[in-house]
Amino acid sequence: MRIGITCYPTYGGSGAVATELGIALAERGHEVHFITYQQPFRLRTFRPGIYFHEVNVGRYPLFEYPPYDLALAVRMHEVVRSHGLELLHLHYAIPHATSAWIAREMLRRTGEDVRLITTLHGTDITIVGQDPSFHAITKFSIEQSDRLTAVSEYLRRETYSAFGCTACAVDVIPNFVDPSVYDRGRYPRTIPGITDGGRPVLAHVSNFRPVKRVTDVVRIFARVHASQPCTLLMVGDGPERDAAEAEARRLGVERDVQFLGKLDAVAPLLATARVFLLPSETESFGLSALEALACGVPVVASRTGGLAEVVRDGETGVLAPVADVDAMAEAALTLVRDESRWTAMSRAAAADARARFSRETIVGRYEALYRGMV
Ligand code: GMT
Repeated sequence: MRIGITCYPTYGGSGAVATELGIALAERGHEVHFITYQQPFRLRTFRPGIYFHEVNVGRYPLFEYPPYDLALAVRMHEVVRSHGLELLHLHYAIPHATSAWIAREMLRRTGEDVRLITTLHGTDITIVGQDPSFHAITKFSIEQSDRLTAVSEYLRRETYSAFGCTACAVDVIPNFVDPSVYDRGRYPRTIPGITDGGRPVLAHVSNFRPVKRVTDVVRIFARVHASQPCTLLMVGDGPERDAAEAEARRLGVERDVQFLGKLDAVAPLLATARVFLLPSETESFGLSALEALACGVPVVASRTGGLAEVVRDGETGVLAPVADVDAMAEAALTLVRDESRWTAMSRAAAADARARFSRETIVGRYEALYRGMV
């Protein structure tokens, strides 16, 4: 099949999933065209069967807000025609599903067509899509998609309750990991200059937006650190990074917290970790938690959104109420200190991630959905 994929190309779960999906589809012989404003961050090298089409937004002094949505629609229309694309897979509804609908309307004027599949990832439904400025267009655009998928049962329920789309059939296709990459056994136990002090490592990976509660990550770490010398690796960057760094200084743990910024390959770091922390306000799925689990790292996280579908509470990690820093710190400290509990959870985490979320199975589900559409 010839498939177009549009996603946010920057650091974030939806872009990561879209890119990994495109790579896997190309490996299965499909022709994949990424249409977005920048080369996706996990797609930096040439790969056979994958093409990238950059969206350029024309600048004009009148445009205080340059219309990216329209430039994207025009590029989609052009790429569908020039490469004979059969379907466009949109990751994150806003504005991708809207631009795709415009492109399809333009195609239909000339007797052409393309199928649209939208994958809902999270805040496109739970936060941004419910903003009064976007609610009506989000509802309209997702209803115009030929197929809709959500990354968790939780997100499917949210979609029905927020948009009341009686006409939408939302399939749940969860996110996935490549078990050959997220494999603890593949990487060294220590990384010189980062984890060579012999101390247990706690880790967090995110885009440091307010919803991730990164200051809670630092507070949880500080409580564990008070009883047990350890190191915290903070991977990623975003608006809350300064606040997290300030919190580390305020709590006097800044020398044991490493802010590593945005990294393309996180598996080698995860493989050194004892516990992964994800105390988010909400999380439709929690791809970073899944990547940690696959690396055999038990996850201590908030009991919110779709996280309970990813982390098996008490078996592959521990869930606690949002903002309950004490409970999360206690769970993390137990995992740091109790070798046999940690070993059991680590094994269960890696096995469960492989059993339920392997790349092979989940990509096959998308492929079957596409085949039913074209
Ligand atoms: O919805 C967002 O906030 C953006 C999105 C992203 O691009 O990182 O994150 C969402 O999609 C991920 C991939 O499906 C999920 O793993 C994240 O849980 C989800 N984020 C939220 O729900 C806050």
